[in-house]
Amino acid sequence: MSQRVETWQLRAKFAAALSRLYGAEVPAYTTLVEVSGEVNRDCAAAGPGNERLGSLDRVTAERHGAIRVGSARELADVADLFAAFGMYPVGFYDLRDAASPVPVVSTAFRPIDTDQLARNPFRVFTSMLATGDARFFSPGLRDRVERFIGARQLFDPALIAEARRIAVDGGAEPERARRFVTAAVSAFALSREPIDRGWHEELMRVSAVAADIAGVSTTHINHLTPRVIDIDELYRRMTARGITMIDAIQGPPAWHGPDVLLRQTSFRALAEPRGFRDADGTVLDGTLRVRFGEVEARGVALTPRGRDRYDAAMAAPDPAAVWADHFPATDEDMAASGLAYYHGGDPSKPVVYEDFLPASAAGIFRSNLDTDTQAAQTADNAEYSLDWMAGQIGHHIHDPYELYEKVASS
Ligand code: OOG
Ligand code: NI
Repeated sequence: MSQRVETWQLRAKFAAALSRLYGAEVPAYTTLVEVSGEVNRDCAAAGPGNERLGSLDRVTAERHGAIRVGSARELADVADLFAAFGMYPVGFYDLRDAASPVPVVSTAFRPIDTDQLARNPFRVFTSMLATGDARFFSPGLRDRVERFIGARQLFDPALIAEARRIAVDGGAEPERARRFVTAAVSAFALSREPIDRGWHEELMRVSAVAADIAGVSTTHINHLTPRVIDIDELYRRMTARGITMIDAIQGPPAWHGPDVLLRQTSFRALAEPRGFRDADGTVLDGTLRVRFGEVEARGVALTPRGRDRYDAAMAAPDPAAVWADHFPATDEDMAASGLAYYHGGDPSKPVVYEDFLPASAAGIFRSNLDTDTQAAQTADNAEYSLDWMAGQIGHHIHDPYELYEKVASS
């Protein structure tokens, strides 16, 4: 009798297989994972308090991925595929109106129940190209991008059909699970197909992200992010190894009180060899540099009230200098003033932030690009919103605050 592979086990296998794939494609990722593991071991050994936001094992195994697709139809396939792994859309991120605009709208697919998160918290930040936004795409270009996207197939319909069945079944027999995970992972492998140079360059003039999404006929993992207990220490160790990190850690500053939300930093991966096809059909070797290494540290989830404080502190010219004016320095006071979520209201049991930050996301997107054009300053006539996205993909998009309330009270 063979054992059934449960949804969370499928998710763990999927995350592990994507990690092997990405490690083979982007060797710097393997270095990052090694250094992250060392930092985590050292932090955990320095004191049990350092595991209050997650055990050494959970934190070290944890990853988030990022992928980018070109249309609502492609996003609907992603939603169906990820549902088989127990990953559901949470939150709506509009990166078009970030300080450094990116022509995408996004959601994050992740497990939503406490026990599912504890078993394997794999999450994937998923962005969709906003072709309907006239600030980035003229009507003519929009039309051509939509036709290009409409003609490609990122996911085999048989894979999506199997995902739907596995989601209903809530797992699969081992052989079926193995085939499914292998097929799902291969949909995210970097394609070596030559790229149409003219088309890619035209999209590069709109945005490097537009070219990454619509300049090629497949999708790929943009990055896979390990989690560390102490991101300042990770930053120092990577820098000491000669790896140039972006100038700053995104998100809240380092301080002596409770870590909140999410802190992230990244470095650019090496240029990857790709073939480029010219109009006359000749294919020449070139390189593309769109993928990167990112690492993150997670803190306690903030309530809407805490989030308002966060936004106010981050609006200051030097958030670190005013942090203590906005946040108390202990979990007891954070809990008592209703600023953050704690399991059963117990200040020794913080509820970990499982989501993303749009400002950091836009910063991460942009800090890793050679160039990116600014959006023209005309009004946006595109109707993108959480409800619009939910309708397009046929899945409810969860409100993160509702999930944190539920987790805190369970
Ligand atoms: C996604 C950028 C956002 C994060 O961790 O905030 C992100 C992307 O580059 O596709 O992954
Ligand atoms: Ni990321």
